[in-house]
Amino acid sequence: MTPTADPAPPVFAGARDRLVRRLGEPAVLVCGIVNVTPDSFYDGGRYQDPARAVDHGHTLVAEGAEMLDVGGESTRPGSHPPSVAEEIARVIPVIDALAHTTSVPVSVDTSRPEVMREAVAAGAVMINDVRALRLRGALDAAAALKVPVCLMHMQGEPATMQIAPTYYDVVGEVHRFLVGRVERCLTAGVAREHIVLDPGFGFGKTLEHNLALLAGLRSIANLGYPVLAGLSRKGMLGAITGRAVTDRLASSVAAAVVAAQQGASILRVHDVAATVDAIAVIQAVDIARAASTKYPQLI
Ligand code: 9MG
Repeated sequence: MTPTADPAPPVFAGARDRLVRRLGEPAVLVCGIVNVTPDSFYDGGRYQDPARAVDHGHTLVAEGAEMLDVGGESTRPGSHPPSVAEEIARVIPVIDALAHTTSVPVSVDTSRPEVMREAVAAGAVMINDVRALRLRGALDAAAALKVPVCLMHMQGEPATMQIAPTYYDVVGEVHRFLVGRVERCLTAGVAREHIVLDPGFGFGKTLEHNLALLAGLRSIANLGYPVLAGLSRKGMLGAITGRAVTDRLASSVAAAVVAAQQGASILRVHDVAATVDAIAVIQAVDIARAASTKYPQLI
């Protein structure tokens, strides 16, 4: 059998392979959010102009982001997706520019197979899908593109997901959903080392559900795939602190730290610099703990 051609443009195959190796390392990776949308819940409209979105991506990399996630669909509660053509027009110029001008891997936040294909051709080396490749054609497209995929849990669709989220056992149900999606991916030909899992904080979940998932994140990490956690500035932090979205830096960093301590490997955040510092503290303590176990007399 002749091997199939690598669909990633040769200049980006190296970036993809470096990302896959990086995902196998224990250090937590901070991924900066680049929303090219008019209506995202925190920064909607701020980076709609492609040049501003690209500048923002460069700023996040300078702050220490090891990956950028570029999205053109707001999935805030109550939102409706743009047309495929509109989504492509929003994200492709930004992905193309960032992939050619930064040293970090660029991920595309999309559920649509058409956008996935154009994004990978433009230089994206990961697909972040809040619908876990459940739209028609998405699973086959992702398998054919041979890039890492983040499979996120969501109950319902953004337009209606927060009306009445219901679970009997949220951690068990999200766990089972993700295991099912992993099986479908492996059967479709997605490589095991290309799979990333995400419980989908805020996607069809009450505060109680989100807290149970954060407390139980370790059980998802124990599946053996890298876990992405997206808690940054979300409504659950507003519900806990009573603060507006603009005043959720401290709670976002605290939530990121908890997620990292529960086994998250990728933190998808708006506030890169603060999160990178917080993770550096965790890592310093981890190193000291390992040293004290190995050489107790030195501490
Ligand atoms: C696009 N997007 C918004 N929130 C997200 C989250 O929590 N996880 C992932 N993977 N994507 C998200």
